[in-house]
Amino acid sequence: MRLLVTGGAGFIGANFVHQTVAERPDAQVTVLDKLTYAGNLASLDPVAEQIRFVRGDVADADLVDALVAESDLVVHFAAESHNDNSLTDPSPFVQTNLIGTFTLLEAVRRHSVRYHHISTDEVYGDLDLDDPARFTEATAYNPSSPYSSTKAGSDLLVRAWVRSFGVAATISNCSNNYGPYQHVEKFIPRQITNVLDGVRPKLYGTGANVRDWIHVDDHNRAVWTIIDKGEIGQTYLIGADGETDNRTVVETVLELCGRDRGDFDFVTDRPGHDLRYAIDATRLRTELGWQPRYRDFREGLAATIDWYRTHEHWWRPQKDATEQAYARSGERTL
Ligand code: NAD
Ligand code: TDX
Repeated sequence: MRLLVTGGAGFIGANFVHQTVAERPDAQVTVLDKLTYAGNLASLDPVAEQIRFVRGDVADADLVDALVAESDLVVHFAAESHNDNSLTDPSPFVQTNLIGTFTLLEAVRRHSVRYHHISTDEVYGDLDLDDPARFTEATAYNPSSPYSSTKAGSDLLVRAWVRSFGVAATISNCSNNYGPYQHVEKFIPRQITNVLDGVRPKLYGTGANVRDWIHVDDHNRAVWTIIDKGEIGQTYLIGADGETDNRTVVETVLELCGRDRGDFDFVTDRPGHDLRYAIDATRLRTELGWQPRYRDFREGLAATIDWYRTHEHWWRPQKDATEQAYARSGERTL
């Protein structure tokens, strides 16, 4: 099978390529990635000999057309992915997440190629902290940020291309991922690398916001399950019952690193900060038989801390610039 993976030099895409090369020897993988600040070719070093890498933009219609024409399946991970950046400058979010997805959809339509669209639970907005509800495939879209609204828009484009043009597509909306190769701008790697650097972790607002954490390998196994067994035109939510508030995450990182659990700072809150995300993945579990392998968040976190400890050469080049960007954005200790 000839597989085109967009955004394969990013966090989830790179882990997907590693998993695919290891577990699907019949897959011929081409990665299309623009190598923005978030892309890192070093994340593909372990599989460099087994894949083809093309540097380019998912909104480049000619390039995308040529690559899609020679593929059997497109898995679209490429996106601008960081909420905080979308509040500073939404423009690349509109360009990549909306125009990029449109460009891919037109190419898979022209060449009748199977397409899987990677999206997020943030399209559903947020839940109250004490609300027993969780997101399901039937929850109404209600995105809050420029990031989540462009992801929501891209999902709707996919649905329309399925309905209007018969494109063979599936969509997955996953909760917050953690694991190796995640950019140090994101919450968990930022705090792990802060602690490794002897810097106090930074919690937005009160630290009460809840995210539903899933290990990136469980996300990617779910993606393959949907590609193999999912129904065309369907949306599948991916989550592993990992609801945890941000303060607990930071306290656990500190404890696992042998530091005092209270050794963190509260900083300026994110504008419009979503309170809580929670996924009900019943459809994926019962209809397609997927189950997560990482069931103990603390264990997964400990393994992730070990990975950052032993891969400083991977994250160090981005660390200073990332912290300077947070400082420029006006982040202050409360
Ligand atoms: P990431 O920011 O780590 O990686 C994104 C990759 O896309 C980078 O390699 C970047 O260079 C590439 N890219 C960006 N713009 C591009 C363009 N115009 N053309 C080609 N390549 C481009 O993101 P991630 O965390 O790995 O997220 C991957 C996907 O998963 C995104 O679609 C995101 O919305 C979705 N998602 C992420 C999470 C999460 O917790 N990180 C959860 C659910 C869904
Ligand atoms: O320094 C921080 N301190 C802090 O308290 C950072 C960077 C974040 N936070 C909070 C904000 C969120 O409540 O931690 C939580 C997680 O933050 P992010 O890692 O920025 O993730 P989030 O905004 O929840 O979005 C992530 O999950 C859904 C991904 O970045 C998205 O791409 C995905 O769609």
